[in-house]
Amino acid sequence: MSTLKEVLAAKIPQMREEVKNLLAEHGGKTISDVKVAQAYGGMRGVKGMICDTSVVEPDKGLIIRGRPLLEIKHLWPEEIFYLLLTGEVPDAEAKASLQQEYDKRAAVPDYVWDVLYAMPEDSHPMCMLDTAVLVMERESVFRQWYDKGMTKQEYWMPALEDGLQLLAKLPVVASGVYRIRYKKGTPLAWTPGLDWGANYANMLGIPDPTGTFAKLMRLYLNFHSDHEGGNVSANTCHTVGSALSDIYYAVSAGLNGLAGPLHGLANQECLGWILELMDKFGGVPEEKQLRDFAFETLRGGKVIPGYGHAVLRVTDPRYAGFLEFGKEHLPEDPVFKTVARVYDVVPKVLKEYSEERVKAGKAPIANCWPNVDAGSGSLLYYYGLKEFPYYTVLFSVSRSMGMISQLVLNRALGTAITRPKSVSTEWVKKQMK
Ligand code: NMX
Ligand code: MLT
Repeated sequence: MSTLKEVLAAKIPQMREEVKNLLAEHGGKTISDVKVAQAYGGMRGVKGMICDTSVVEPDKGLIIRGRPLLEIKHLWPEEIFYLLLTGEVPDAEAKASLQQEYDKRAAVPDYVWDVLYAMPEDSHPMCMLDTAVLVMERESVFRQWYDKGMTKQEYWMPALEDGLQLLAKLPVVASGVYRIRYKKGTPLAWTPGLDWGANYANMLGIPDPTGTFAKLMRLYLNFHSDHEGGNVSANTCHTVGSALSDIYYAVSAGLNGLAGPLHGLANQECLGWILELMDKFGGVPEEKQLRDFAFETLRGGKVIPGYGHAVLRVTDPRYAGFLEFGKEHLPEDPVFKTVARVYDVVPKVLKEYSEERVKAGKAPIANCWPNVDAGSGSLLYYYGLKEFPYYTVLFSVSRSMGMISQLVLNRALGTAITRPKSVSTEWVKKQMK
């Protein structure tokens, strides 16, 4: 039975050769021009980096290694991580081998718990998770190898070891964060032989007599794993990692980006917004009530969380997948019904509001459709995970798979330190004369 490391070791020479030839033949050609508005506008649409784990097509959404997300929604997180890294779905043996790799590495050092218990009681769960990841940096095998001296060709091996160590520990640490922060009892232990998603569900301590919560967790961890290379978390992880900072530094930096309300924290904001809406109207709102509430939010200078996207121009397939899960498992739940009703109303409201904005000389809202964060919270809430400031931690555990696989592949290719050229406003003004 080949380990993930052996599979990668067999593939990496070919990957390197391919990139070397591509650069030799086409290295001088242009793949993107940059407009002034893009330089001021978050580099939106600028093609300036490589990511082979997945792509996001504006009209289709996430495609992992050539496979549209909704066609691989049945895959478990272990299979997704393997797919991200190698481009192949593992067979049963390879999947079991990866699960055993996690079993060997899931023990969390005691000092992590000491640090978490020492944090202020009102710390945000994302701050707790990021701190725990960072404090484990002393475990980095990459740093040990680097300090002893290794060749560039070897970088990916200790990076993969760090990645496996961190992925194995993350569900334990993340569920521990939940239990400590919300006083649910002491952290629970990893169960050897149980898969990554079900282990996480189990260690949260949420009663799950039918196993449907574990099913949701696997889906959730699948859906949030990766979203190509330019999103804030992946891009930050990439930039920090490009300085040869190890995976603990790089992933923790990426997660700090995920903790922003325009990125991963939107899922916490979404459920807050839905509950506020239901509170105001005493349950599932009528369409007219919902429309008024949405306009009130917008006119108050706030964004509608869970709607809009920097790349997507259609309903996010991740949202569609969660909606389908809800329709199958909790169709009559009032929070879920509200989320579904929001989908009927908010895109129209955003379109109208966007037209008003354009008339007032402002930028249009480029995408009025829901993104991944619009629906997942209602499902978690239904199964008893009601502490919505925790939701971005779930996103983080999943997104770590994408960040880690991107980082390992970049180590294998010896990707250069990130250093785009910035220009000053004075420079832009001179160029335009
Ligand atoms: N509600 C209100 N206004 C919006 C929304 C929204 N949902 N989406 C975009 N806009 C505004 C945006 O704030 C900007 O206004 P201004 O020029 O006054 O700053 C204008 O529309 C143009 O922005 P876009 O080009 O449409 O969007 P951009 O690519 O800059 O940003 C998001 C993308 C996702 C940050 C933005 O749509 C947003 O803030 N959405 C709500 C927060 C959210 O759901 N984030 C989660 C993203 C997914 N994730 O998981 O990370
Ligand atoms: C993500 O999953 O990272 C978000 O949808 C944001 C993005 O792709 O920019």
